[in-house]
Amino acid sequence: MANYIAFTAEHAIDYIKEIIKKELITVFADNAELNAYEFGDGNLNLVFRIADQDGNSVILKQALPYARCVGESWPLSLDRARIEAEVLINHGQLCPEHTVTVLHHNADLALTVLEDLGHLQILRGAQINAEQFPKLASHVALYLSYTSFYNSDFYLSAEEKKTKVSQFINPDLCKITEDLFFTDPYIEHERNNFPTELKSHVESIRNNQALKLAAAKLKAKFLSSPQTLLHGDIHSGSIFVDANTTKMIDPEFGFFGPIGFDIGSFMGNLLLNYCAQNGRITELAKRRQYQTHLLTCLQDCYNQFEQHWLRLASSETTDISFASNAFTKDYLHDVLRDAIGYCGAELIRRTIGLAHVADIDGIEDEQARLAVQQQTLVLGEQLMLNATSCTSKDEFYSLLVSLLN
Ligand code: SR1
Ligand code: MG
Repeated sequence: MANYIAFTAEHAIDYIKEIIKKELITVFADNAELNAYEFGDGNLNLVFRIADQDGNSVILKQALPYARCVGESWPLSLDRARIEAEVLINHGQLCPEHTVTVLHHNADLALTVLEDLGHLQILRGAQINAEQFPKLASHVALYLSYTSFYNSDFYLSAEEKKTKVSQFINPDLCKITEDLFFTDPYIEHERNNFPTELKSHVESIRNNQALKLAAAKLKAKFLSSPQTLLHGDIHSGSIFVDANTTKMIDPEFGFFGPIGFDIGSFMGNLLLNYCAQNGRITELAKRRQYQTHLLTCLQDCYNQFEQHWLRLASSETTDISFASNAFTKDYLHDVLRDAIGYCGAELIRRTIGLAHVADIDGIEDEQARLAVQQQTLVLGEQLMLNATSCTSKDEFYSLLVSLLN
């Protein structure tokens, strides 16, 4: 990374002009007049929008050598920009309809130029406003099933798979998840963030040996199960939507890990929004209607994810040892159990760990917010504790309904 400098908006314009000249992108005319501004993507990076006078635009995302939300005291490898671009390219080949397009990547400058999705909304903001997206479930199911199947041992040869696993070794960003998801919430740690009113609940979590065992097992699986190339950070802020479109962005946490992690994280974010609406929508009928939509979305997504997987496995499996319906069903049963566990862990870490969600933190009434936080903790605990004994997805849905009512 000898040539690395952190960009300003002026650098971004100059850089885009340079790559236009070299014909490395075709979005803008040769003589385009460009303007740029930086708007950040939250926790880690610099993000610029560069536009011309005709309304054409691109996004330039650059990794900083540290975590932006904490500062230079938390150094992070710039290689995450390469990982992100390469995950997008891999996933974009397998599921182009739901993956943001990479227009250009420069590993030395740790930057990627991406299609601008500014005409879409970020799912989190839309769901905070209780907007519904009837195609979201099927789009996420398609993205997660295709990207996970075609990067799994069912499809890749053992040699190809090992090459890809080494291509996506991502120690710095994996460590963030290992710590924030599976370790910090279960110990006293300065990174944790929760109101004093939750202290006794947090202490009960730290003293719950069965829950800590479940967290340890989920972490061990996250560390040592290179089943597929994960997105690695499928929360509602990583998904752009409108009524007909769903696009995944930001897979900088991508690596080969357990298939259940991505779908569990997605379901966890739907449930975080479900609980948050108890403190947001005051009219009961309206709230119930929206929460039913979220639960249907969760079930449709998991059902369709499983259907795609069963179909792909029966027609596309290349390893003869795995080519049986009995094995696929057994494998998917483990994926389901993992997904339930990771879903529960997401609920807990987003409530008492470092990185929260605006769905809950943005609830103005303090008592209402605390009640929601208590609910997400109980739900997270119960999902983690019951994950391994769920024998089917229908049992999981029944458990969810019993916990949410
Ligand atoms: C320091 S990064 C905090 C969180 O933001 C990312 O989007 C991941 O979810 C991570 O856990
Ligand atoms: Mg992100």
